[in-house]
Amino acid sequence: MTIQNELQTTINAMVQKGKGILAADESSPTIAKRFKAIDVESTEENRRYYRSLILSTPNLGDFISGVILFEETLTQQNDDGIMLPELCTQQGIVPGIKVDAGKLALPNAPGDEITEGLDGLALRLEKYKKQGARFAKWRCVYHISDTTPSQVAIEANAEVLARYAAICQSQGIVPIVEPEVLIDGNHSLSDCVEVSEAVFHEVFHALHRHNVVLEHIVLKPNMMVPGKESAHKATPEEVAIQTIKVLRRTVPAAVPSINFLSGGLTPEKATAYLNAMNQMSQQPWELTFSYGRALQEPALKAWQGNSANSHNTQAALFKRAELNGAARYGKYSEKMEHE
Ligand code: 5MM
Repeated sequence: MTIQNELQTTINAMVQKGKGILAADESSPTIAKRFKAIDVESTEENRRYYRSLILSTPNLGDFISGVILFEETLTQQNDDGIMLPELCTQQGIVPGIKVDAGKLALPNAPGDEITEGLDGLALRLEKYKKQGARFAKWRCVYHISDTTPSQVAIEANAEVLARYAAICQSQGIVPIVEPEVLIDGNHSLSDCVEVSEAVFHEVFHALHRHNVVLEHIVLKPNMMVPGKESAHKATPEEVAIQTIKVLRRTVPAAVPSINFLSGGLTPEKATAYLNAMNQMSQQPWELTFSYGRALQEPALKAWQGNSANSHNTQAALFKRAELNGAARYGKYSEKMEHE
């Protein structure tokens, strides 16, 4: 199979009607934070147990087409000795891998960050592919404040996202390109619109410069929302209108799918906002989800580190996946939360 055919096969499996992606790629500090909230210690065994539990949720593949894993998960097995990437494949879910190495302060740009991890990436991808991964993910973050993000941060992060995407495609791995304008702060909805437009515009410039095939990427952006500390609370319709406006201005129609991150929104809001977008007129790309917290929060709360709660954990994850599956068609309603 040629690399182009391989990439297209993976895209076809990742982008399916009524489905989205589960982000389960929390790095060690992040999963420790999530476990701490439910009073569970972040040991390798607890991480293995929890992740094999959620990945074996019956019929998860009805609403989830891909799952982003953390490196450690690629080498772990469930209690029956099945490798976790293989468990995903058995569910009809494509396994992917987070490949960025996290973020650091960007020198000479106070308050801005840059994501690292390009060194040796091609070789790492070769290994991940042998372990079952078919797509990758790289996240860059942008803070909104009076002085950030600076132009240098916007350009530097776009450049690394594009270099990452080009390396992935050269290895037959589909890149998920994740520019996240953070929700932290008291900025307005229009601040988020202004910054996101500049960020996405620069990302696609860089992807073009690096000859990345847009048909073979997935974009994972933030939605347009006011800052968490802002007094203004946007309605789902406002979020949808502003998000679609920015995406139409910046994302070429060749991109097959836009899978939003949830970025600290409540599970209900993340679903309602996606639903509102899919109730608008037809767009050139699929509009779906790649949520981490908004899919897993209820499951983690149900689990509490206790195997007696396994059924409820899987049921909580399945319910959110199903509701987001409905939002893919614009057919979600608040009353479905209580059914
Ligand atoms: C699941 O969290 C992912 C890894 O984050 P860290 O590197 O900070 O541990 C993260 O990239 C995630 O995929 C996205 O932020 C989307 O997740 P949310 O929770 O925002 O939907």
